[in-house]
This record gives sequence, structure tokens and C-alpha cells, in this order.
Amino acid sequence: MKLTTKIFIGLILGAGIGLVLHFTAPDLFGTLDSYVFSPLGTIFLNLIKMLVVPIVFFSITLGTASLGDPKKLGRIGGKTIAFFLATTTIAITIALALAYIFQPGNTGIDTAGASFESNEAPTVVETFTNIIPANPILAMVEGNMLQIIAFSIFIGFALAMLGKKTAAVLRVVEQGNEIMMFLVNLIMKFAPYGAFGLLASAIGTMGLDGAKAMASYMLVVIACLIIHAIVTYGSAVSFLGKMSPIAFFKGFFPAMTVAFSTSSSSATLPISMKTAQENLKVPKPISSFVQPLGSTINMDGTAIMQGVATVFIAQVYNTDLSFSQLLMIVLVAVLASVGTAGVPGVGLIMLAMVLNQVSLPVEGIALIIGIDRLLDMARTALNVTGDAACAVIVSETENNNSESSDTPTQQLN
Ligand code: DAS
Repeated sequence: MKLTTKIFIGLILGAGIGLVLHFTAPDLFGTLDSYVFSPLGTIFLNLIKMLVVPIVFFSITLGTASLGDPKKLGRIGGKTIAFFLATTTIAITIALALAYIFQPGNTGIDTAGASFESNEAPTVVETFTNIIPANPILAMVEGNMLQIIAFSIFIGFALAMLGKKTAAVLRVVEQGNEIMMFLVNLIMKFAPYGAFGLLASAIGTMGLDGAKAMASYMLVVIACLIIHAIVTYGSAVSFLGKMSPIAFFKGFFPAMTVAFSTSSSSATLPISMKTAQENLKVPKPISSFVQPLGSTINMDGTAIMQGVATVFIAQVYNTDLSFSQLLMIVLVAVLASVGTAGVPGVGLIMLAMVLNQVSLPVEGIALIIGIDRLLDMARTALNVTGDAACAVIVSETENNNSESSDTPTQQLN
């Protein structure tokens, strides 16, 4: 049976049992929650939290190193990175805006019991100055994600510039990243049981309010994904790529369905590239530069989930996020998407990192973890679509420079 099906069963069973016990046998629920539901959920959450620091270090170091020597990136590389960072920032801004407008977490859920210390939110200036870690090892021990990301980018940049001199270290980082992806896959096998425990515990405690909160969260995320696809990508391919948005989405639809069913940008990459080259007429040299890079460093769908989830969890815990905390969410989610590899469930692990950074309880993931697999399918489809949109735009603008001496391939060398 497919993992997605198992997770669905865990989700439905957990929500169902939690709801029934909430209304018919609250005492029995209390006992089961203490000895079954919460322990299952805690184990799953700790497995996710266990990977956050190493996965950020290895994947962002590798993501940065794979950019190669900035001088060699040239015009195409510059356009690609600029497009990726711009669209991811727009994506998360849409997410934060809609989460504030629709308030999915304000459903009167009583979380008074759930106490957590919310660190004094730093000012905007402190947010930026604090990015550079005075002690990177301490940053890892404390889980200071922005500092870990910054340190990883420095290491990745050094690896890119030192090239062959540090090839052995780069190999170790690549293998470290492989180990992380293997462990993500392994942990996701526990997801059905974790989702069952977390859902039964959350719904059993919060009743219908919890179910309503999850439904509204899901609707807001899906609305953001659709808006970003139509408005951001639609207008970008139309104005910059000189392609009709309908032709773009129709042409790329086969790859979107593969991404939706696999929940993995990496697994979809060969289809994404083939579809972009054949249906969207993207030249092979540009497609084979932009799309593999995008499947690693460009994940707008994931950034949208993280933006909505963070505001949702803050609302559930009746916590107001300051402007500098919102800025932090944008920074961490954009930077986190730089390294996040395209495998199922990795966005959820990165969400734990974003919550860490704005000192919100990672336990808040309990409310959304069950439905995350469904949303993972939808956001992965958006992730690969953003890479294709970038490829269309880069190839169009490179054509406009066709009077320039070098061809895309020469430009890339
Ligand atoms: N499943 C990831 C991908 O492949 C996205 C995510 O987990 O958010 O893009």
C-alpha cells in the first residue's frame, strides 16, 4: 500500500477516534492520549526535529556549492537566481497576507494550557546583524537557524571557489546530504503512525474547533498556491516570457501531475525537463541549467506552506508576530528553500526550523501534520512549475540577446 494511502488512513482514523472520544468518553481519551496518542506524536515530532540542523547544514552547503563559481554563473545564472529569490519572496508574502486576512488559526481553540516561552522578538536591525554566527557550533547547539543557514552558505561558497582543492570535502557534504535524504524517507515511513497519534491527540483535545482549524488552514494554503501560480507565474511568463499563460500551464501540465503524485521535485525533474523542452520549447542548455538548480533552490510552494503554517500556529497559540518576526519568517523560508532537496515531507522538517526561528512551539505542527502529505502534493506541483516558468523566461530573454556573441551554452561555460 502506498505511503500516501497509509498516511490518509492514519489521518482519518486519528481524527475520527479523537472526535468520537472527545464527545463520548473524555476520560478514556485522557488515558489513551497519555499512553498512546501523545507518545506516538512526540516520537514523530522528535524524529523531524532531530534532522532539522543537519539537513539545513548539508543541503544548504551543497545547494550553495552547486551554484559554482559566481563569476562563471554569468548572465543566465544571475537571471535564474534573481527570478528564484524574487518569486519565493512574493510567494511567502502572499502566504503571510492571506493568513492574516483569513485568520485560519482563530477558531477559539483553547491552548491556554500550552505554555511556551516566546523569546523577546529582536528588532529588524538585530535580525540582520544576528545572522552572522559568532560561534557556528553554538548556533547549531541552540538551533539558531538563520545563523546555521548563514554559516552553511559561507562554507558552500568556499567549496565553490576552492573547487578541486576541497573536492573531498564537497564529496563528504554530498554524502551527508544523501544520508539526510535517506533518513527523511525513513522517517516518512513512520508518518502514518505519527499522523494518527498527533491527529487523535489534537482533535481529541480540541474537538470540532481543531477540525475546523485544519480545514481552514488547508484552504488558505491551496488558495495561495493557486494565486501564486496564476498571478505570479502567469504574469511572468506572459510579460517576460512572451508566452500565453494558458499555453504555459497546458504545456507543462503533464509534469505538474507527476510532481503532484510523487510529492518529489527531484523525482519529477527528468519529466519536468522533457516537458519544458518539448512542450514549452525551452532550449536544452537552459532547461538543463535552470530546472535542476530550481529543483534544489527554488521551492515557492514550500515557502507558501511555511508562511501560512507559521501565522496559523501563532494564531492558534494566540501569539502576535512582530514585524521583525514576519521579516524573519520571510528570510528563513526563502533561505531555507535554497537548500531544501525535493523529496516528500522535507518542507515539514523545514517548517520546524522556521517555527524555531520565531520561537513558536514546534508542537503546533501537530495540527497540520496529518494533512501535510496532501498539501505536499499540491506544493510540489507548484515548486516544479516555478522552475519551468523561470526556464521559459530565461530562454526568451536570452533569445532577445541573440545578437550577443555567445550562445546560451557558451554563456554557461
Ligand atoms: N516535497 C517537496 C518537493 O519535492 C516539497 C515539500 O516538502 O514542501 O518539492
